[in-house]
Amino acid sequence: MRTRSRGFTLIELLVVIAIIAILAAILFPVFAKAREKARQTQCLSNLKQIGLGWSMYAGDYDEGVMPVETPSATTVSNYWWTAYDTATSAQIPGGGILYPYMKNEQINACPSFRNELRTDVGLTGYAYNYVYLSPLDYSGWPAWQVHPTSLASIQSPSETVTFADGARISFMDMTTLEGNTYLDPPSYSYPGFHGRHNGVGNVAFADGHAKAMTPVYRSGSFGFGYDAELYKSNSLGDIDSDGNLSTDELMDLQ
Ligand SMILES: [Ca+2]
Repeated sequence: MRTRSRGFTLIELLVVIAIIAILAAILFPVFAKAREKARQTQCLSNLKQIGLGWSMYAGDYDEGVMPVETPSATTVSNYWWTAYDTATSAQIPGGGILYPYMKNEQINACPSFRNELRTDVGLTGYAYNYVYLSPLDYSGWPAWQVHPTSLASIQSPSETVTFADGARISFMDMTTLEGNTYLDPPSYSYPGFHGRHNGVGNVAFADGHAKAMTPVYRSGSFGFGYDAELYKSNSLGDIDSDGNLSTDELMDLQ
């Protein structure tokens, strides 16, 4: 007697395909989260190295803290991650203030934020606590100066932010984020701390440690009529620990 060949029926195949589809739907977000977790770890490593370069800079300059920009008599300005010539609109490779301490421009960029919108200024994604560490002085406008502080004036280095994941809403396109290397404190009402890693952002402190923190989000209207929901939906918030956004306890020198 011939027996029927044992194949799969259409129903069986459909059931198997459905199970695979369900498993994929469950697992793909998990994989995406795991990949983002890996990028977050890479970002934390970047920030730690940038913070170390920042400390070494102060060691080389009699404990003077890195300026947000070097005063220059030429058209070239040096920033922590690059140098930029306004005459030619070109970056100068290796011209970053911290480059001598890092010898690597890859770590200037957050792997979760390539800042493709502003490649002319170089890939970054990290913002500097310039308000307290290197205040700008516009009193002689249009001439202006930077007044970097000293390490000695930072009273609680473990509670003073140096760099953090930073971004801003594009001036040209309100639906897009672009790089922002200036990290404003909560009292400035311009939230630029970016929770780009599964809802958290990385933060480096003056004592050399770095950790992930959750941005503190605004509510209602603030600043110059900014929409809190727009900032929150873009994961843009402040670095704050006491819930009072008029005080800058994690960014000031106290
Ligand atoms: Ca506060």
